[in-house]
Amino acid sequence: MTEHDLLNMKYSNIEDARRDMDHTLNERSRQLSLPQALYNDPFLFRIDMEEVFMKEWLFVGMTCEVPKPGAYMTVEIGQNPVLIVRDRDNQVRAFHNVCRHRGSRVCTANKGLVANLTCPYHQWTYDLKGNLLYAGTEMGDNFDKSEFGLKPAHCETAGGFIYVCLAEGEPPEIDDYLTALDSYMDPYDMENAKVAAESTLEENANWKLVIENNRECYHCSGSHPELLRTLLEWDDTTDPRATPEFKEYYARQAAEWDREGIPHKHVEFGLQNRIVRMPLKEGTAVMTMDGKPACSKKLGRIQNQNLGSMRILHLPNSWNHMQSDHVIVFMVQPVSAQKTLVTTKWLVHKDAVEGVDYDVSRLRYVWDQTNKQDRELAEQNQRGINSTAYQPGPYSETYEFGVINFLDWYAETVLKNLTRHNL
Ligand code: 3BY
Ligand code: FES
Ligand code: FE
Repeated sequence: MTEHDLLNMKYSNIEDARRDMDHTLNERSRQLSLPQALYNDPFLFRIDMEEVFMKEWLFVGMTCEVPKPGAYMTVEIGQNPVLIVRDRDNQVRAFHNVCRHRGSRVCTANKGLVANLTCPYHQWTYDLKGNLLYAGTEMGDNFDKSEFGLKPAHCETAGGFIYVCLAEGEPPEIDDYLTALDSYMDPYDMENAKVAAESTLEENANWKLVIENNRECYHCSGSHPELLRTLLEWDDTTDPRATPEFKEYYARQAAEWDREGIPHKHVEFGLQNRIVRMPLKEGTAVMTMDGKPACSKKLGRIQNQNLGSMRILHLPNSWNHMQSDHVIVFMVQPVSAQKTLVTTKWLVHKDAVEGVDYDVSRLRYVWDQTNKQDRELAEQNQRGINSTAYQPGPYSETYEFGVINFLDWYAETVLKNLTRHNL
């Protein structure tokens, strides 16, 4: 625990913290930012991890990152190391990356390709479905290998996205969203894409401040000159601020997309998931400095460079921009009450050649700048919130409805999951 965490500690035990969290979320005003403790208290952070990140579906990566049988990647969900691997039947599976011998992490690299999963400590070896194959010769006659398989986690894929849920027992329902995602992602053929660039920023801010920041563009004109070369400041075709010119432009674009069989209609699955294709500024194709494509090879069956950006929101931890030549995916990983990792990946067609079809620095420039600007905003937001002078402030219903929606989902989810405890 850091010095900061100790300063901010409001509770002496987790039961008190749960009761207070329940009370605070029931009593909060939906029009106001959250009370301070929800952004900096270590007990309340633990509750966020237990009730949100360990019970809900999380975005963890793309299926093309584990392109063939034996390809794996690792990801941390709070204190839980998780392993994602493609088995020999081409199914993407998730396991707790924890050896059933004495608990070592089994896969230690971020990514790799293996025949079986061998623990580096004493070489216990698991197959790609998690069954224990080998535990040496010294475990005694009564040792039953079938009892020591890797612990599975729920894992679903759709449209090239991988979602994992660490819930014990049945995970929350997600099928309708996954079905839609599959059809909206169809033109992109993400199985035949590759990661061209990747970054992870460590931000000294609570994870909710990172998401809140992403859910509004009120801050865009003050902070994101590069992004605003191409991005329209509203986030949705239904935005209350949309002008008649925008509506006319959108109608033209939508008619084109319809003719080409490119899905674009706004769909929502509760407040947790939303897909919508938004045009970019007229005359620009993708989010580069000059608005021209970053990769000469388009994804999947895409022909038209002017597909705007299909935005995919998945709470609690991901937003994404799907464009004609590249897609950008974002994953948020809370580390502690005031520390969050934000990983960004830029993906292009797997046959696109670096230096020939695309230039990595041109591809990533706008969102590298934007991410750094957003980190600064989230960190300054956190420092102000830590003040004894902080009090929850009002959201704008036109500019910040995305933030209101996020916090409604968050409060609802925590309250729903807290009912499993006897408060
Ligand atoms: O473009 C994004 O990902 C988000 C959505 C609205 C503003 N912000 C930069
Ligand atoms: Fe994995 Fe011993 S901890 S083999
Ligand atoms: Fe921003």
